[in-house]
Amino acid sequence: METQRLRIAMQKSGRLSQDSQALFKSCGLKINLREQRLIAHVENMPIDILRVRDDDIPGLVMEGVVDLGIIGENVLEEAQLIRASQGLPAEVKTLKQLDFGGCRLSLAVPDDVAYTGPQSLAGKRIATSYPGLLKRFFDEKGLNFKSVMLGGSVEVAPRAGLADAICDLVSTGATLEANGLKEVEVIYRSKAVLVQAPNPLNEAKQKLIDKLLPRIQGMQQARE
Ligand code: PRT
Ligand code: ZN
Repeated sequence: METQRLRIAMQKSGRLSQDSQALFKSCGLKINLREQRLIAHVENMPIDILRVRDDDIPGLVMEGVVDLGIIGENVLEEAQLIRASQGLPAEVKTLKQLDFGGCRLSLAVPDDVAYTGPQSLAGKRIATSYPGLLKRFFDEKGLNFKSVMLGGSVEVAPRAGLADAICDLVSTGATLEANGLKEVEVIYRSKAVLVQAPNPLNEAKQKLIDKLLPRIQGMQQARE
């Protein structure tokens, strides 16, 4: 049976957690967060908050297991590319781009390597956690490369002899610098987004969303 409470997925712990929580709070949600719980009940509205790994959020929303989710566009779009290639549902409704979680997905090479454009990396090994977005970039340029999939520690791959270049998220650039790498190409710019499951929700849930959205809008405008 479909739950009557609106279900929203957020990252349990990581770079989007605090801002997501602050967003809910500023919308008037009173959340009883007990550290280890998967589900947190909102006390003053029919809403449950699911706290999961960020990578799980796109699938949960696309499958309609949750009604809303807050996720980085980088993770969302990567999941869409991979899921579509596997014939899985990959649609979401994007309700709002949010004003946090900003970063870019960039190509970086060792400091001493000459780079004159994407063709410099043709046929090379590139380490990344974002094979879909990376492949799309090289496909658009008509270039080949070898994808080295790494779930973490991408920035050490060149030094470890695992790859010639990396494609990883960057915000300040300090991590690249600390690893002797230079950013040579931005392939995707990302922020956090609020997304909704593709199928229509029941009237009560949709009304609740329609009530929450202007609050988010208003809060972001006040912060600009
Ligand atoms: O455990 P879980 O799977 O939920 O978390 P996670 O470790 O996969 O993700 P997390 O919390 O690191 O990031 C969540 C989201 O925050 C990302 O998907 C992005 O949308 C966004 N975001 C914003 C970032 C960064 N900025 C960022 N700088 N995500 C990661 N980084 C990492 C980057 O991978 C690199 O290791 O920070 C390092 C670079 O930072 P600078 O400042 O040194 O350039
Ligand atoms: Zn993750």
